[in-house]
Amino acid sequence: MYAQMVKSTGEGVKSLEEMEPQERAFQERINADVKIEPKEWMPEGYRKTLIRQISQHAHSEIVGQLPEGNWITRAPTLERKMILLAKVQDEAGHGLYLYCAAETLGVSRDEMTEQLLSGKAKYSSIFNYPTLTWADIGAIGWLVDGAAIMNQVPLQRCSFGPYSRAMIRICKEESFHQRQGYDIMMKLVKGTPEQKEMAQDALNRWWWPSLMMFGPSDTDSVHSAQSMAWGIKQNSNDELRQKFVDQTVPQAEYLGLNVPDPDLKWNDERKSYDFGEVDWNEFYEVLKGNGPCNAERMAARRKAWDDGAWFREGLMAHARKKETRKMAAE
Ligand code: FAQ
Repeated sequence: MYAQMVKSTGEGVKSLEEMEPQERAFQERINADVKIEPKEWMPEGYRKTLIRQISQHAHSEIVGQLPEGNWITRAPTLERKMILLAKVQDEAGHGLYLYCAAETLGVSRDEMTEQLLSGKAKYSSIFNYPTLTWADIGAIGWLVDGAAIMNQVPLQRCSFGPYSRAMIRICKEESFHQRQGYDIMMKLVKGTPEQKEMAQDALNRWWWPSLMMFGPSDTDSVHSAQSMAWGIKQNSNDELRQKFVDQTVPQAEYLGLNVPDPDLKWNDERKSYDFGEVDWNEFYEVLKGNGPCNAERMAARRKAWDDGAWFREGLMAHARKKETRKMAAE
């Protein structure tokens, strides 16, 4: 069914001996942990993989503002409203650094936006779920930002310089986001029985989609083997998912909440949790555009792009005028 996805891991990854001299020299620099910078030679596949991943990451940060933006006007206190505003603003900043990092690879912001709006480029599946209660804002910070950090800390060591440097700042901000989410959850579980129930309900709805954020299982991941050989990814999708479960289950226990997985069990031999199978059918349906909020998210992005046309035109006219004045003065 998902023929495009079900390529075996490792297929197509060349060994050093199979590479042409230029490509071998490139791979040897990566193996020696030397960062690759935009103007240096790189294989076309490396460039394309980075544009795909960085632009999808940028789109996720931008689309990711929508579910939380939904609660800015309804935050329970002025302090919570200010914190949420700052967080959502941070996500916009992350999107912008990431678009800039991708632009160094020779793709324009307009092209990337066009790819998002035409459905060619993806954004994270997680942002196609609705935020029904205030507890969802806590669950997003705790679980979604928690999963994002687990995935993004290793990306600080990515072989491509601009992406790796962007990730350093992003990760610092993400840890503030994760803590503010956990803080909301703490407040709710210590509140009334209804508030604790709201927190449990949010965990029930966000747990599995958070595990899906790490991508398909290693056997079905199309890009992992090559991306790991190129030093773009440092860990496989399943490795990071397992680390996230191991980190998060004790946090749920501390909150007094139940993780909605009957198969979740501590494995003393592995010193790690065994957990149930992700519903991959749901994951691929969301990727195909059939999640609960895909249509709404894309409509919001399209409207923002169309509504901003006059502003982009104004900026261009201003830049042209400045350039003409500068030339006349020379
Ligand atoms: N959703 O072969 P793989 C955030 C696609 S955090 C949608 O394993 P890869 C912070 C994948 O693109 C969220 N699509 O792919 C925040 C590929 O399709 P393609 C963003 C997914 O690239 C918090 C196909 O499936 N973080 O925004 C997903 O090696 C709160 C096959 O998969 C990043 O983007 C998914 N979950 O590994 C903001 C991190 N998973 O491109 C606001 C950087 C897989 O061939 C509020 N990205 N796909 O058409 C990565 O680390 C990687 O790209 C993975 C996927 C791990 C996501």
